[in-house]
Amino acid sequence: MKKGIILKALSGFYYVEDLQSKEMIQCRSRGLFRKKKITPLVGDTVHFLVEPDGNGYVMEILPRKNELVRPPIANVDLALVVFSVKEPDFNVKLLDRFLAVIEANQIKPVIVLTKMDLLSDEEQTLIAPTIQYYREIGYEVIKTSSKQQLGVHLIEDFIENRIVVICGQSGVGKSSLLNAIDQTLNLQVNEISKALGRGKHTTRHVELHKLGQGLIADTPGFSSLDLDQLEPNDLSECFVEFYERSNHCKFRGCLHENEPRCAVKEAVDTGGILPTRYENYLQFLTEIKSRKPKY
Ligand SMILES: Nc1nc2c(ncn2[C@@H]2O[C@H](COP(=O)(O)OP(=O)(O)O)[C@@H](O)[C@H]2O)c(=O)[nH]1
Ligand SMILES: [Mg+2]
Ligand SMILES: [Zn+2]
Repeated sequence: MKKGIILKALSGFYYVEDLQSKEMIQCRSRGLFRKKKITPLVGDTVHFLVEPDGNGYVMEILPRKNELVRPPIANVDLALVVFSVKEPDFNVKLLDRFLAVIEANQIKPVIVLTKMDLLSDEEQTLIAPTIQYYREIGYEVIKTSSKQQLGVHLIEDFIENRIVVICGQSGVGKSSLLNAIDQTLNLQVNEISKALGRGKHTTRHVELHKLGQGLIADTPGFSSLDLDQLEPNDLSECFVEFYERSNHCKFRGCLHENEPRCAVKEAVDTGGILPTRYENYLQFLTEIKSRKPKY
């Protein structure tokens, strides 16, 4: 049997790249995994066979490192979390939401700021402390401008030998960035006015594109991220700088809300934690607590 990776799933077909020959084989699924109601996902490494008539069949899905629900991709190594610094404005709340959900999936996030060319020197100075904060808590923050080819090669280095999802609101410049890395990709770039228009729900298939030495999925669906899979106690683990401090809280399982002698709240008061991070944390916590039970 041959071994390959699913690069695209569309209308019941899986497009599998043969790891050896690099050929793309159109496959249907036939393996025993179907009895267990497991569906192959883009990003899956699979065993497949090709019959003499040329039809391919996915026979076995190799164990997954992780799997995202939205977008449906398996074995994601890295998430590029893309925000424009302008048009649309940098959205810190959405950034914290993305980071929390990505952390919950145990995927490494890298923050990518786009459209740096649109910022005046003064505006750059204003945004600098925020960037510094996210770097201090351990995130890579890459400043880019596709228009000026700024920071583009840095992204390329991150992608190497990895399965990467690129996420962010529409209009932030994801497709432009990927095109800047590799012109042959030719991804559609949308006018900002159209991209931000409401009701634009193009149901697009998920596909991994080869980009440099890696694979990347440009995923419009990621913007409607929610905190579905998190429990109240999990949330603080997804705020890395909270988690580090939480063993200094008086109570184990402290939710950093109204508990006395809470190390997180103390850090907010003394300037160690960015107030917006804490506000966003509290809001997500409320959301999780008020979520309707699933059953
Ligand atoms: N000034 C400037 N505009 C950009 C840049 N990158 C993208 N844009 C514009 O932002 C709009 C949306 O870009 P697109 O790549 O389609 O965003 P996507 O929806 O995230 O894929 C387009 O009008 C682009 O021309 C940039 O680096 N600088
Ligand atoms: Mg796009
Ligand atoms: Zn606490």
